[in-house]
Amino acid sequence: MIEIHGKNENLYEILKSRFPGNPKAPCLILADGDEVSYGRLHQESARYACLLSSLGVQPGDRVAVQVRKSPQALFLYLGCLRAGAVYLPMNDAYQRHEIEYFLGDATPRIFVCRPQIRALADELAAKTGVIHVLELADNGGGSLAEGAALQPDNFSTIVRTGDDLAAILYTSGTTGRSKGAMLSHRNLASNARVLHRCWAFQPGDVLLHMLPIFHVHGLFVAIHCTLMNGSPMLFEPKFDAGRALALLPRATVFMGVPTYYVRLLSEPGFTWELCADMRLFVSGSAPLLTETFDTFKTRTGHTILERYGMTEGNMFTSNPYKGERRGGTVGFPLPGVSVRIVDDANRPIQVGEIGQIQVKGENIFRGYWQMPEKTREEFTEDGFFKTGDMGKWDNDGYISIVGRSKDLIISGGLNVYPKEIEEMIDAIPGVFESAVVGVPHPDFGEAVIAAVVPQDNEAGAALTEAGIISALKGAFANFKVPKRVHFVDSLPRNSMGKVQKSALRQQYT
Ligand code: MCA
Ligand code: AMP
Repeated sequence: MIEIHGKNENLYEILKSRFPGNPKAPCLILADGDEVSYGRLHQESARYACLLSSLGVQPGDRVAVQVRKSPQALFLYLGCLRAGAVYLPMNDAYQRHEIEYFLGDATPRIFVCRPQIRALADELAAKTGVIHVLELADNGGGSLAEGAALQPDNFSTIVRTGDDLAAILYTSGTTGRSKGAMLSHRNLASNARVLHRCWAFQPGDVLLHMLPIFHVHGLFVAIHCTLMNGSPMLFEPKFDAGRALALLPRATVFMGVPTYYVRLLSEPGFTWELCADMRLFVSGSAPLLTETFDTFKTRTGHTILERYGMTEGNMFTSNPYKGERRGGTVGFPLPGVSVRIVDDANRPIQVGEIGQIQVKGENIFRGYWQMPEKTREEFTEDGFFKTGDMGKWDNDGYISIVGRSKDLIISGGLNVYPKEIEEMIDAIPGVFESAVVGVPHPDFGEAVIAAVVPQDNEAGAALTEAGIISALKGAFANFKVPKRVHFVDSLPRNSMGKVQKSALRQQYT
């Protein structure tokens, strides 16, 4: 049994304290017109928490989830918080190789999957020691919801300290091995409070929610702001520009990755009038081109608010809600977040110079799951987290991200680490070596492409672009698969023998 000392810092309790007094007030407005009220959200999350507890989930146990977006997926997230479990969401595009790694690394007690992959889930669960596999179908049906429906609709939310873990989100690494970022109840609560305040959430707000809910942007930033506000979300299964056009007149806030804005602007029906009742458009997860920022302003009269963050600490900086939102910048450090930009010797740099961005604050994660060494490497002695992003200050204190010190490619807001893909390409018979880079792409911002050196033999001669792409498609989530494969005689290298990725980027841009 948990002993109760002081107040409960469980994130759910903090969110719940902001729910509207009227239990009938809508929380989710679904694509088919159905609504889920705040009262029902509270009851359903209790049922899911009861179910998890009845399956032996103890505080601190991991619950891995790979499902499509649905109200039930949200009930499950909140149910995990209430049961004191650690929520581990996975992109539903992940394939066998990726799922097996996450289950093996995080050793969850429960794996909730789509019925479509049940056989694979059972096989991987047996291999990695997962005790229960439950199904959640895209329409909300399946053994998870059926089990929850049999449970009581009240549950006393488990007491957690601020330091206890609420979630683990995997982020890829330069070595190709994903790292589980451990986020505590305090990490998430502090960012939720700050964003709710800084972006001036207010009564009457309606958020158009089209982001996936397996990443920080859709799961934490968008949902926590809404729940902290006790207001409704138009909860859509995914981003669809045509659907956004239909729903924007009913919304006041929209959050998206730059690709969403590019796609909205390519719709002739996306007009000033359509956005007349909107209060705020937020962009993040990848750089927003100033061209998109400017065109959006001319077309709608709205200035997109760009912010910057990372899985390891949610949001770090934001352009101001009131005051000038400056295109090409990610604004100022958020309250409670210290940001510094330093040179290689960790010394602060001058305005206008480029350096490494480091951050510190209550929002910064507790470290990488089971990787104390890696965690130590990523923090400075005085407790700043090294983001791996390169940036600079301007004279007015706005920060710009100018690049990354790591090889990371961000395609449509999703991260791809070249090393992981290169290792898989190199294992294809006939491949001598390969290099994967990101090149500018009008829709995804960056697109993944590969340069491949074939072996000087029959297998090498038989390699084709289509063959390599199809070999990779079963192995990885599709968004990681190169959009193009170029065959080359050799890779460009510097005098140290290191592959010059910038030369490849230039060549294929
Ligand atoms: C789908 N495909 C992609 C991507 N998404 N390829 C490259 N990059 C992508 N992002 C591929 C599919 O595998 C498929 O390939 C083809 O494109 C069409 O797929 P479809 O599902 O129709 O694509 P879509 O529905 O148009 O999806 C594109 C999308 C989506 C709407 C941009 O990827 C998306 O919602 N991205 C947002 C991700 C996000 O939430 N990021 C925040 C991370 P094929 O034809 O070969 O089958 S949080 C974060 O980064 C930090 C903390 C932060 O600051 O927020
Ligand atoms: P993730 O690992 O998915 O959390 O992605 C975090 C990375 O996304 C950051 O380290 C940045 O490189 C990038 N990112 C997030 N927001 C922005 C932004 N507004 N502008 C440029 N890059 C961004």
